[in-house]
Amino acid sequence: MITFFSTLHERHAPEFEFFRGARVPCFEVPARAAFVRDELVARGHELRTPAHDSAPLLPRVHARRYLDFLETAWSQWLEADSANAAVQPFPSVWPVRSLRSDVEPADFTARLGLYSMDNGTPLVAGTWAAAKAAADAAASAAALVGSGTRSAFCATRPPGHHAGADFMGGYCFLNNAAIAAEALRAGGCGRVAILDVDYHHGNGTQSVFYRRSDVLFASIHGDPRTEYPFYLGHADETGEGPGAGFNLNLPLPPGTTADEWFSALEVARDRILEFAADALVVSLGLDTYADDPISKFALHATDFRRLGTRLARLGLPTVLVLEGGYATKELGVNAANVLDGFEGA
Ligand code: Q9C
Ligand code: ZN
Repeated sequence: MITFFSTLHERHAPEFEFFRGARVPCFEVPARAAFVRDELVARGHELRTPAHDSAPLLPRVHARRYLDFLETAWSQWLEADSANAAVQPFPSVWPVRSLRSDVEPADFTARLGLYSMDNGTPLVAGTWAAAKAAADAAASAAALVGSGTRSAFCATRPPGHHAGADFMGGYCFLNNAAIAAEALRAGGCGRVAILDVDYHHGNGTQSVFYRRSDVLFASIHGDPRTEYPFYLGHADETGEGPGAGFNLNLPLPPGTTADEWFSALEVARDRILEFAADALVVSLGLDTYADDPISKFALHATDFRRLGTRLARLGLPTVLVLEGGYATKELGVNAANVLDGFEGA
């Protein structure tokens, strides 16, 4: 499968995140994309450097002031104090209910909180370059698939599905799947389905399309009662206004087995077929893997081949974008298994 890959991902390499109040090494690391690239090359998949500029698409998904903040965040951080060059900024205060989010504070950390949903999404000097390259890959894959190629994959990071119109979170900055969907829409696809199979609910993607009927969002994920992102992803979230009925959440409990997971996939598949999508975007998280260090489903390497086969059987032009998956060494095999299952179907 033609796979878009840029070495610019390496520029997003934060050292640590917070876990139980302590600094721990990041789970979302550059080696993830390297393992995926190496396995795809070993199996004969074609790598391409993204050539489409996603800039015109970004404001279709994200708020202008959030894009301006993200693009200049590191220089703003250095302006606050030149000693910040060696410091990872983290938010520590957030505009929750009853606080104002319409006024940008002059304080950098307060602005960072305004544009963040958690303190688990470290930002570094190269974050914008890496996130923009991933968005360019999404735009490039959508352009290729929109012009008649059956499928394309984005072996990119940072991931995107937790990022909303005006916030980062869950290791995500720009919503690559939403950008791919918008690119497909702009290219003439009337109806686009997004299927999110990451272990975590794609709260950002859901929120971007929640009031729209031209983009269906369907997600299978750990129940938000116990799993990140906690505050979205319940089964009763079915869309609003013109989008009523165009959002499908299939939360599953920790310990869900592969057979149970594939039953949920059949429910999502039926809804996508009923929707009569013209194209499919897959938020391909591989953190449903049994040995994932932060997740609690039990899919194995062969199940990812089965997933690829099921995705292909939808019979749709398909863009797949990498989301989560933190069993780093196994990530290449698991991703390549999806692509090989797809192409062997
Ligand atoms: N320190 C994606 O899979 N919390 N994001 C992790 C461990 C955030 C996952 C807690 C998980 C976000 C794209
Ligand atoms: Zn995830």
